[in-house]
Amino acid sequence: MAQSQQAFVSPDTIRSLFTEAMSAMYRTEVPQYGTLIELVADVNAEVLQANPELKARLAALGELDRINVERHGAIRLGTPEELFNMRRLFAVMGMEAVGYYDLSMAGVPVHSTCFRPVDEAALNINPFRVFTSLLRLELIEDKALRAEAEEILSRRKIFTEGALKLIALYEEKGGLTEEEARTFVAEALETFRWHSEATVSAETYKRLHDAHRLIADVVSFKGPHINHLTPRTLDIDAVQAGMPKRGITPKAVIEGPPRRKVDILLRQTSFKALEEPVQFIGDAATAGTHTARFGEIEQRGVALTPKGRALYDKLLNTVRGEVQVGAAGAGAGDYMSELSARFAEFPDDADTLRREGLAFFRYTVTEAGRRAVADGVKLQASVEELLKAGYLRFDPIVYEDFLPVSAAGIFQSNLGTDQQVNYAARANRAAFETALGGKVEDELALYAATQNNSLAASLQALGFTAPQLKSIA
Ligand code: OOG
Ligand code: NI
Repeated sequence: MAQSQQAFVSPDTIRSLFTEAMSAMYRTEVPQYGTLIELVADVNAEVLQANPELKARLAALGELDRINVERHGAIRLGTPEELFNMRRLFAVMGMEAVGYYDLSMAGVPVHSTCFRPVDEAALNINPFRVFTSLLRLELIEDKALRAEAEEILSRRKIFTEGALKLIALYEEKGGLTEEEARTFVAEALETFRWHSEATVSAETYKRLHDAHRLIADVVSFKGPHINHLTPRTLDIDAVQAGMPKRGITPKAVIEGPPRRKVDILLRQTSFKALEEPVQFIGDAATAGTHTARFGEIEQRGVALTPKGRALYDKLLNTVRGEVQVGAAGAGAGDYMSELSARFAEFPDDADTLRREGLAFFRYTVTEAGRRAVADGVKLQASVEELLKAGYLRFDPIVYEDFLPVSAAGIFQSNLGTDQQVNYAARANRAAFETALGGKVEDELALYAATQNNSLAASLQALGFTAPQLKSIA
């Protein structure tokens, strides 16, 4: 047994191989995305040159080499079975479903999760995640159209035989050899590929499109084409401003929190989806176009506690309630300046965020702390005092998930803002988990565990005993 296990490559390696393959494929499929990547690389290089301190910190974290590597992508699935098998496929790459996002409230007939690595070591190796949505056909009012969409979807097979076989092998053996992993990546990639040949006639496509553009996107094609990839930028405002100069049209506003000294959660912006030629089926195969695929960038900050998140949601809602951004971007400037003004209420230094319990931090023992232990110094039995004495330090825990209001904004900008339908239906997490074949993990519990474990480990390293830990932490 030991021998066969040694031959397995780690799921982290499979995830990295998959990310590279997906990136290469998407760049050839959507050339504008290549231009965006170049812009992001240029901006990141400028930021690093202007901030030697940031550069040193990222280098110490081993982040420098991977700075321009994609951080996420997104797909939209049509049936419960597709979601079930997608969970199995991502498990091979060490990715699990974290978080439940209901987008029906924002007029998008889907609910979603994020498949991502969960443990810290895996996130450090490659944090690639996939925002995965499942179409909610029950939200289509027209019963005949719903039945037709279901029938069309029931006929398609989005996974290759080879991929399914290797998934089953992984489940049976608990791993894949390097050769199997390479084959798996090539087979898995097929699921995410763009197919310009639709599986429906131009007439059916139009009816689906009239019900909702997203329904046409999910139902009319052979598979769940990857609809965007998202690299990380160190200065999202600079990339947003730089896009038009390179012939890219960005969406009107950056989603998420405003620019701050201490970044919180997630800021995102995208460029508009491209109009691409498609071939419909029918007696006389007709040509048409479809818009679905775009590019996006993200900048991540510290994860917020439930208390911090409540404050974030409150401030964001007050701005959105008062400043509406029009379809053509009218009011975007007002929105961004109002957002900054309202967020003045949100503390903007790491220590206040920590002391007020608004954000999650990772604690580590400093060099001075280790020396103190070695020298047998009697240490203060309080976290605040240990921090003050310089024996303990704290760093932000990066937010690894998504934001439903932001996600809805990204969806809408790429579906056309003219379709603000508000569905009466509410979140249906239970139905989502039944389709998935398991529970989605609670992201807040993951951050809390990371913080608590880091503190407990640090205090232990500073020589405190288990009963003492309780009273200090
Ligand atoms: C997903 C949109 C959401 C994000 O980063 O919030 C998203 C989609 O358009 O399918 O990608
Ligand atoms: Ni995205």
